[in-house]
Amino acid sequence: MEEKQYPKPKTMFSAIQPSGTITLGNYLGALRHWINLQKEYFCIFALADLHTITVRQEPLKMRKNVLEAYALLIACGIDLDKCIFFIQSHVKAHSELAWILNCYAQFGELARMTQFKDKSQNHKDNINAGLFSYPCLMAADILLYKSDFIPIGADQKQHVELTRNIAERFNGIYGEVFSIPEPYIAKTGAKIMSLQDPSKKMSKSDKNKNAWISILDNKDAIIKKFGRAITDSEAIVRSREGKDGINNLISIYSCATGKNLDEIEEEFSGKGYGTFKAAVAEAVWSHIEHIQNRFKEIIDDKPYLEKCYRENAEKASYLAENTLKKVKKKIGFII
Ligand code: ATP
Ligand code: LTN
Repeated sequence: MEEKQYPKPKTMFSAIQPSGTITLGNYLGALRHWINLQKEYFCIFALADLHTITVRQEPLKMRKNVLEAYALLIACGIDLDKCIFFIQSHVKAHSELAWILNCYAQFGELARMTQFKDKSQNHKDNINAGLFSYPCLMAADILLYKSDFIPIGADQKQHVELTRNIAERFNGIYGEVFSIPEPYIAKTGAKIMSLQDPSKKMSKSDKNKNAWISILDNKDAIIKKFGRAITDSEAIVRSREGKDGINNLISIYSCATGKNLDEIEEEFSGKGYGTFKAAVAEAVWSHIEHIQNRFKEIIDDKPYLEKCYRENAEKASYLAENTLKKVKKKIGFII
């Protein structure tokens, strides 16, 4: 009997920095898609702790952040029976391929990266070489797993484009070694803005804590932060150009409830911003309440967490080493 051929599922890769908490921006822009995509794709996810040290970290706090982020992502719904979820620094191939890719990326293209420009502005006292070559490490993350799709928020699109250029350049010299990845950016929630300055993206490294919602904030804090969110004086719940504050809240409400713009405008017609902000807070809370409950269950089970991240690092290493070996052979290293 002829053996039936099933198409190989596509590979999805993404990572997040364990640089503090997880914000509503991370959740709506990236994580919720990771969770949904697990059903369809072979998914590999990482905590990008090597990326995190491009900004100075306090050792004890960093250890706590990494462990909490690992537990939090499982609480969000990462299913370890379906995907691989590891800590980047546990898989040595990432640092090694990153060095190699540094030699195939041009100074000019790295200098054009918006994130590098922003972060150098914000950390003038520590514009280190790692911050500059950050995209080469990100390219290594992606290319080691022959990833087809990269679910990310809009701010990371430029880095995935650079990854494609590096991969194409490398393949042009040595033949088809790397798969060329595509960014996967959802239509809603791809750029959640700061609640205090809606012209900037919501970012966990923003010093103003009222600017972002952590998915571990309690209900009271969430109500207060949305209550204080910067809007405008027109007080009409309608999406329109130039009104970044209200547009952002509408987009958050839409992501959290699944309602479209028309439905939202009708629901809040004749009602002021106070009522709307309270509804946004409620909708967000109903989304994250169960995540917090699950997080509390697993964060204290250190042996369980350790078993998970060790096993997953081993699985990831197996795949990564395979690609790294191929790359080194092509370049001419004696392996
Ligand atoms: P940092 O402030 O430390 O740079 P960050 O909050 O920007 O961190 P990352 O770890 O860099 O978070 O990003 C993780 C994922 O979340 C990425 O896919 C990124 O595109 C997405 N993301 C981050 N901020 C937002 C946002 N405001 N809106 C939508 N997606 C976002
Ligand atoms: N730079 C990313 C985090 C990240 C990432 C990756 C995302 C590191 N490696 C690989 C997608 C694919 C950020 O979100 N700031």
